Amino acid sequence: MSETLKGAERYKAGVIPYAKMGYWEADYEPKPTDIIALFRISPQEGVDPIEAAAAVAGESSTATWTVVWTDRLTAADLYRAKAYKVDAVPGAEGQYFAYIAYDYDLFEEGSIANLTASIIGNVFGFKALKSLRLEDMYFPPAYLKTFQGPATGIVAERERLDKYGRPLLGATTKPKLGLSARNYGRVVYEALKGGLDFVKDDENINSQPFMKWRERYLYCMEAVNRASAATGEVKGHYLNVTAGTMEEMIRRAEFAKELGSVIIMIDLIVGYTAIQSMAKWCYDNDMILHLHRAGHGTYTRQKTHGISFRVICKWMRMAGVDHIHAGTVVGKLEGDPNMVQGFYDVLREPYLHKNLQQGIFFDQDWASLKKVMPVASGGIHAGQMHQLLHYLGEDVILQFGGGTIGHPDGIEAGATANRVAVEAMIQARNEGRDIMNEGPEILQEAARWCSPLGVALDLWKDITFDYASTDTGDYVPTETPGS
Ligand code: RUB
Repeated sequence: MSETLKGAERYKAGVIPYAKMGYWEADYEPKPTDIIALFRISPQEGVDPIEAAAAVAGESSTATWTVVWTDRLTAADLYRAKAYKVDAVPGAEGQYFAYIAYDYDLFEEGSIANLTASIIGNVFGFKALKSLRLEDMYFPPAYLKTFQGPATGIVAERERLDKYGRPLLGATTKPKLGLSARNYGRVVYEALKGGLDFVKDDENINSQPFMKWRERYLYCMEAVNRASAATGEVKGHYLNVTAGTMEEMIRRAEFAKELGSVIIMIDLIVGYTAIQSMAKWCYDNDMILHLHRAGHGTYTRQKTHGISFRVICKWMRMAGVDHIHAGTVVGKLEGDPNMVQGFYDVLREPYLHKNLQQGIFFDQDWASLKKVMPVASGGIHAGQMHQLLHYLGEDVILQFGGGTIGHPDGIEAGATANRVAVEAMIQARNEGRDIMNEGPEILQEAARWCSPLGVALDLWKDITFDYASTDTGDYVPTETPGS
């Protein structure tokens, strides 16, 4: 086992292993104020896992590849991150879980940019590692308190919308690209009038030649206002303000507010600082902030390299978004049931309990940061309503894009099918029925009185996306959707 060198030996010029420089401390007990990162490391052949963990601790805090005497001008013993535990990953040869503790003095208050510049800054390119994945993080309440957290939160969102006791319903306008603003507004109106609570711009709708952003905002808000008047409900459309500059995003958000929108939207690809700025703007302007996780699959999906989506969920709760796409389990995109339930817990629980089956490695007191509403979107339809409620619970937005707009009797009928399906399922659950087993029967009963639902069930009855998940847990056998 590597021992930290002491005195003159420690500061002799030249190269010594990271573990001997003090970045490995087997008997270190994290302080209540430490930030902890859990990495999955896959060292190159012949590289000792402890030295690999120490190297990650070193490069993500104070170290470089050689001894520098200027360490002695600092509180180096405190500032050095400490790898303190390395466990073999069950069932995965050559992979290790490395726990690393960081003193909170190493981080600027309230800045995801600063946090990530250290934690994922250099280390993912280390030659001595084949691959590296950030699996989970723990944040002390004192540090969490320096973040704003969700601009609105689930409780205030429901109060503003005056909608309780059921998932909210949405849809992504399709086709993704190409509609003129007037036709786009028609889709929004019909979907809202038919029973949805929200309609949404897609991640890549910004201000293209076929539909400039101002035209879209005007027609969408006309649709929202008319649908609200027709139904007596609060309705909304997530106006995507994603743009090439921060100034332009603020300009678009201001216009959305001027038109009376209750919500705006951004994409994850705008970057952490822009997300925090928009969250602050939303807080100051009483707006809900929807985040589409565009781009996340490039680094969250593969188990051996990148960042787990549960960490992104933690960062986004701190950064201050109100909604985040977090998976459907049953839809068209990646989502192991246990992993997705873990993401939802990260977003919604006030206190998170360690749950290895769901990939949660730490207890986490969220220090009163508000709850984020998870969004289930991507290849879902009314026939899955019982599964969606079973896996995802009630504080969730279920978004049926194709599953509304693809309805053969029209968009309004598609929306009605989804609204009736969710209300029937909630009623059955409240009456104590076993919705997971009786779900298809409950839907058929409801369809006797709602022909749009009958048509939807008939059309999409055989559509499932049963592929093996790539991002699965390490501590339980993988469950398949619906089993
Ligand atoms: C929805 C759609 C969204 C995805 C994003 O369309 O394509 O962009 O939900 O994925 P549809 P995720 O409802 O027609 O499939 O929510 O996993 O980030």
